[in-house]
Amino acid sequence: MNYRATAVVNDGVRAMMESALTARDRVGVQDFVLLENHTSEVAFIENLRKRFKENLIYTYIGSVLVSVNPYKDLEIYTKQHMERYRGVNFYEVSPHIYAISDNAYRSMRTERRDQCILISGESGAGKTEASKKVLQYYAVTCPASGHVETVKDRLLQSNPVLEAFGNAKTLRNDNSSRFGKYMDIQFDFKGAPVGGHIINYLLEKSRVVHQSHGERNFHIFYQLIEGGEEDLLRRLGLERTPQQYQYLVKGQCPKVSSINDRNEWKVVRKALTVIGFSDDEVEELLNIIASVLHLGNVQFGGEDGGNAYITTDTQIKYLARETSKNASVIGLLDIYGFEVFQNNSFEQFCINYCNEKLQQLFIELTLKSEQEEYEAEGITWEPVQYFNNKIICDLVEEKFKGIISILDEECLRPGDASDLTFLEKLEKTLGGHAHFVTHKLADGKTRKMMGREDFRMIHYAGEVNYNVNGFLDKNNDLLFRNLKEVMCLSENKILTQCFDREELTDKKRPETAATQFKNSLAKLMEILMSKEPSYVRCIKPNDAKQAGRFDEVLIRHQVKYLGLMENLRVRRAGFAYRRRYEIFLQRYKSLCPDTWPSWDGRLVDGVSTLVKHLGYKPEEYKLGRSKIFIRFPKTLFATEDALETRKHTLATKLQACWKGCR
Ligand code: AOV
Ligand code: MG
Repeated sequence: MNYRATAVVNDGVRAMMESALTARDRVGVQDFVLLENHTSEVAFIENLRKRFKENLIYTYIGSVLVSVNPYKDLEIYTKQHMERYRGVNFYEVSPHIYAISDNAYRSMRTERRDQCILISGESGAGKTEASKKVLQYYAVTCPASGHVETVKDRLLQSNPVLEAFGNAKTLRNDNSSRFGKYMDIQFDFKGAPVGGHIINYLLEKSRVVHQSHGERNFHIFYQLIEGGEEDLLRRLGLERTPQQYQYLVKGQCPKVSSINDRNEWKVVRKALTVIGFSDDEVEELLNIIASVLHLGNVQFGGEDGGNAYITTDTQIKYLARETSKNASVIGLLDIYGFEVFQNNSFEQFCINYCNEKLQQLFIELTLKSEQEEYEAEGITWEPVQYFNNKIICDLVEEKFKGIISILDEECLRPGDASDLTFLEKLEKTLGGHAHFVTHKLADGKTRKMMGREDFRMIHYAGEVNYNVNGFLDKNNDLLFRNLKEVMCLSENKILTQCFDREELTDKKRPETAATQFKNSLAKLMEILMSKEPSYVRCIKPNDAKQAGRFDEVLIRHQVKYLGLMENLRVRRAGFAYRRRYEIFLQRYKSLCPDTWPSWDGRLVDGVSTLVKHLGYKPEEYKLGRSKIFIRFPKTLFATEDALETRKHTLATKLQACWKGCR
């Protein structure tokens, strides 16, 4: 090449590198481990902000996906996008919920290990939306099997039904999940989805009879009233005016601009059929919904009607037509996020306890698996300090002295037990605990700014005051025996399924709501521990549910409590980046004459030859048993840049050659 040509190439390369650098500058890094200053929270947030501004809502911390709710529809969930992520290497495409889905799917297929995708984040952060994207991805990209269309349809259609009956508008989220949901998708040996199974956790029943100001009842009530066909409403004895039903107006907002109840009704009605409800069954179901509304309008002299709802935390099992033993499973967990309201009650206590458990699982699994990886690869590392929230889980669930135990004790104690005696007992047993506070100070004085009926918990995600009013009732969750008898006698088949006749003869006291919840969470943790986890950490960008608003204080708080900085430090403990030998070699082999076009020896020797040729210094990397570990992001960047330069040089040469031929 003559001087001019070299200069042109050099200029081109420089321009390219500059544009790559400015791009990196503008859109940030797609994996936080590549941040130069990885211990800086400021740099972390800045990276999130840059990406958010460019509508890049996804970023990795290693294999953990961080997602910021855009509060607007982005064109990133099309079929073409799904195709882009199908079967490709995690790091070679930009971060996406589809990449996580695909990765879990492929690990399940190749390693034959059950997977689970754990989605966490506070209320309104985007968990449910994320879980729907995962389902859609599988429904579209997985291969078909015999009755697969039914399965795929049912997988997708279960969602609108679950949301109609289990979601509601709250102050924090117009479509807030008021129940926890764990969904198994079962795949046959060909990787086709063949069935599913959903477990629901602790539905917020009290919402049926009471909603706080600015909140609504479960969507289904409004959908039926707004969208139900004329003759259906006539049969159910309902009017098309939500305002006239007591149970629909407690929160004084039966209509919400972001929700189209009439359209949703159509979706839900169709979905009920797809997931296997017959017309008769649908009618029976709606009969129950209607009777709840009628019941709400029954006047009781002076006193409020109180709990009359009849739904139980049933397991909804659908389609498992039934599935071969060696099927593999991908579990999907979408549970109510951490929430703090002005007034927090038993429901928030349970929801936030559940989030503590999930955080605990995250800590165990990310730290554990990271440590295991270093060990398996024979690489020494320094453990990272982090806040372990086990102390808060214990505070809630420990035998005899945990909050649930004390609550149960008061529920079972005959005599003068009340919400306030419960609070007194809490004070006596837990006063002085680092994560538990009441208005009483140790010296007998009163703490200002704290109600006399409140206890405060210092959660991993922040402080929450709980008002004890109603704790005993809600935990007892008792329905009068004669009411149960009446329900069992009903001709409505769905109703009789909800009320177990055997319970009437059973003299044993049923478990309290909190204990049931505690036990089902313990079971859930077992299920999740047995699987290989992928994590999606959702972040809510602002409290106004608005697009484009990046509220730094709110986001910093979430970054803190989600433990993302610790997560990053652990991930970077020593080594920012790791890749399996074959993948590393495949990608960069062209940069070394000894490894190009192919390397015949041992992989580790090939990688060693390659990185020596690239000028990696010994302190910059380590070779494990199956992976190369790279300490600094800049080393990898330099290698990536070298690859780009080579591609560019090749292209220029080819072009010159082509011109020469002409
Ligand atoms: P949550 O599940 O985390 O809250 P959602 O998934 O219901 O939160 O998200 C709340 C709202 O944010 C949705 O209704 C959408 O309007 C918007 N949203 C979330 N993710 C996206 C996305 N990827 N693209 C566009 N809009 C999105 V709770 O269930 O309350 O804890 O209990
Ligand atoms: Mg949700």
